[in-house]
Amino acid sequence: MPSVLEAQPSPLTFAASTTALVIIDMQRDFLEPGGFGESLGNDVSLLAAAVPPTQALLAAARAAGLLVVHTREGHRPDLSDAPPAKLERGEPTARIGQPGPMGRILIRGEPGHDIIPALKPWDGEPVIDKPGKGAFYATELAEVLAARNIATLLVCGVTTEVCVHTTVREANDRGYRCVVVADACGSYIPEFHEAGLAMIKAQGGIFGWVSDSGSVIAALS
Ligand code: TIU
Repeated sequence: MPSVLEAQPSPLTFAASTTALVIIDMQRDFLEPGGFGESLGNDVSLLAAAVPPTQALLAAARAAGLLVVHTREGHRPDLSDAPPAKLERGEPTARIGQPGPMGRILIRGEPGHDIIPALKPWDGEPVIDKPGKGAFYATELAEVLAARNIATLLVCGVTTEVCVHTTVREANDRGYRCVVVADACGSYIPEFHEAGLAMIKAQGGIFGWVSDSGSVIAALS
């Protein structure tokens, strides 16, 4: 039974059976002090506002039987999947792979790489480990979505203009209808959050749609 979602630049009709919630990189490394985000000089507390709306969205998606996919940005312990251009860039206080209070920065298996407890994946929900900013690059996400005949993605997470944006751009080119859930996204740079959302819905929805958690929850119930 199709539902209508209030979104910009236009309402969107979707079916729960072909829609997935994709939660991008809600990891301790980005949201908690001592991780990758803070090592880049960011105030990680700016991402906290996205957590309660994401929790509400996740609960509604689970109740409606949507496919829920979680992603995590991170690298193999030997860094063999981390290009030098990524490792060397910038002047972080600690580089990817170096030790920190939550273990090695942005490394799979370390405490900082985990998804925050408030959004812990349930058994059976796919967790996609990605070495890049986009969730399709060098991952099995396309196969996971194809196996469930998914056509529409509800995308949220952090950060709006980096991994959410890259994933939405990748997904849009792959033919998915992407809805970014604005209040369930966050950025260290608030004006980039706003600009990132504006870019998606501009020009008649050039990359997709923008909605909010309340509207999505209403459409799912
Ligand atoms: N997940 C994600 O967005 N990775 C980043 O590195 N984001 C920053 O804003 N740095």
